[in-house]
Amino acid sequence: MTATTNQTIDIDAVAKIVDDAANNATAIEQLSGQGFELTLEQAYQVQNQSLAFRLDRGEKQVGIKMGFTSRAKMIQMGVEDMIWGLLTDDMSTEGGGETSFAKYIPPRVEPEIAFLLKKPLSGNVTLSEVIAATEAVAPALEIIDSRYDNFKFSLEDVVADNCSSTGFTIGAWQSAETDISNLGMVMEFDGEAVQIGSSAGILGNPWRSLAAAARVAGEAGKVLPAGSIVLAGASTAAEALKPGVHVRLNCEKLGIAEFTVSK
Ligand code: OOG
Ligand code: MG
Repeated sequence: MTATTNQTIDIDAVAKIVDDAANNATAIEQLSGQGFELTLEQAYQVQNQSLAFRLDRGEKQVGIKMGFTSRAKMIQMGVEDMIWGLLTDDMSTEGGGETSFAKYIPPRVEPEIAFLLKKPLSGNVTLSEVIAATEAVAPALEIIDSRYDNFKFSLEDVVADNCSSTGFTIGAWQSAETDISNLGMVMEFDGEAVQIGSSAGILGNPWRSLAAAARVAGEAGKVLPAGSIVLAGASTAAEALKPGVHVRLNCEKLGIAEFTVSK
């Protein structure tokens, strides 16, 4: 084992670097390039601390997002492990609403499925338990915006950066009894398809992503409370956003999630 894997890290200081980059919409060098060799555990501590800064500024946590739950995303980003990040109310753009391009560094968007919990979840749970704990499911779009130059990062970097999560839009909620295991998902920019996939791309069945969310929350000593939103992870690669573009996800059986980027 090298000395760097045991490096003492000032978690607050690293969280401030990433939080400032997000607030100022300014890209930074990867943390390892800045001399911080974080372990995965330390990376999640940084993520938690940057959430604490957000909560201090008045934001509220509304849920979590899963990442790298599809081969398409793992291949696009060259990272193989499943990750999770935190969602706050400030990150939400109302369905059909507008988000400002100036808020982001080089933003991307990806098609997802969202869950709304009616019962708390934590630890090892079966697929029937996660379905029974779910109030509703919906088509969703996640805006990711890596704080690192050119969207290049290691697993630890991306975890410390809240797994690139920056925004999300959720379509109308639908019954949790809908069979979501293999739904066609078409993401359009100004009416033209830019990514086409299936919900089966998300761990073979998106409910598995919710079970994984419960498991990782339990491992971190946390509970996903009733009322939480969980994003399952993208079913396709992400697409770069452009000023003025109208983004729409058309998901079979679940319907539409859409927003516009201001010019
Ligand atoms: C990391 C976030 C991955 C997903 O849905 O797989 C993610 C990134 O690609 O920057 O949100
Ligand atoms: Mg995502």
